Amino acid sequence: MPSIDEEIKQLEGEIKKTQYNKATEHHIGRIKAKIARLEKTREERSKKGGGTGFFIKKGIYPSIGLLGPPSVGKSSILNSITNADSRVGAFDFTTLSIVPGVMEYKDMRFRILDLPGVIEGAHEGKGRGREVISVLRNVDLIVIVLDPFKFDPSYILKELQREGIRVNQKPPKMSVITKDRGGLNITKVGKSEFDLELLESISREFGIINADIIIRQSMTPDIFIDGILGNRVYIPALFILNKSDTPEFKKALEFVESLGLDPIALSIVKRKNIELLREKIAGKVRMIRVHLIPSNAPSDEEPMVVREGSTVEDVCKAVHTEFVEKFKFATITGRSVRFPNQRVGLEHRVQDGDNLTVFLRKG
Ligand SMILES: Nc1nc2c(ncn2[C@@H]2O[C@H](COP(=O)(O)OP(=O)(O)O)[C@@H](O)[C@H]2O)c(=O)[nH]1
Ligand SMILES: [Mg+2]
Repeated sequence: MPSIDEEIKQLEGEIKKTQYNKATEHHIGRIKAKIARLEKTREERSKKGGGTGFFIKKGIYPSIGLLGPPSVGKSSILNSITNADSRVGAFDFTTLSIVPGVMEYKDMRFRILDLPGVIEGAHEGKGRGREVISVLRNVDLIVIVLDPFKFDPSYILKELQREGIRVNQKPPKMSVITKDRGGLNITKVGKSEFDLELLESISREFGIINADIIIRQSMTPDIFIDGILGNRVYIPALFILNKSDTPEFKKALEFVESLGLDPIALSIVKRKNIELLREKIAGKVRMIRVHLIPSNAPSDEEPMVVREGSTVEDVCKAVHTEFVEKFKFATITGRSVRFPNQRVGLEHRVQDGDNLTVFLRKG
């Protein structure tokens, strides 16, 4: 019996061989579904065996990953946009060397991660590329760095795609409710175009026989498969073309632009557009403001600026470890609760403008 990897390779070969047209559309859609199903099985198996368990804790500061081929200037960029004293040196996680730094911008802080360069063939295990890419599942923004000598991002985008990371894409607008009986009912809301028969056969490929699937946007097989699997992550990305000081730059820029991308033209050597890059990074990540109010007095402190999705625990941790260790409860007045001074626990997610008061155990 062929291994999962071999089976996937074979199916991918079949797609490459098949000309895409109206007649082969269904065939290709079903193969894509088969591949996605095999990948899911593979992923589940590798998780059981411990997996490639690098994991970045979310916390209150957004994480930004610098991703690209070797030698394009990722480490130079880290040095230019972060504070000189913020780089703690490489830290080793499953022996993957990642250099973190802190970028301060206005009243916000960002964690910048300088990742090892990714070379072509990463998914086949070349240069630990899969581990590097899997780190990115938990970042808030991916900055893809290119230079005039390595300017084609296609293989990097493919690697991200393979790891279930969708860049600059929104989650599919659809819902799947599985049932015990009643067959498969695919319905649409609003104006959305898709091939019903094709979506039905993809659903069956995933063993979905009894379900109500509601679709709220136009669907390609790829988008539909993403929606069925529901385990994709959707992350914004920025593109940089570094070394704008070199004579080869112009041609490379033309190529990158021909892909429909709008990269930031950067030169670390000439210190060009570094401030623009910092501004763009800050602008791509959703931040919220939380007021920490002491229990016994009004506060005139500036609000904390934290990443969207932070919990009370994230905020407490950032103030003092004691805030988590001795946490009794917190009260919030603001958008994340239904009434003023509502009691919440550590797992509660804060929202923009919340007033938060933390009560600690004595002793
Ligand atoms: N000409 C030029 N060289 C640069 C620029 N930025 C970085 N480099 C050089 O490119 C090489 C690789 O840089 P590095 O930051 O180590 O790349 P990394 O492997 O992506 O981390 C070094 O020799 C840098 O001095 C730039 O803006 N212009
Ligand atoms: Mg480097």
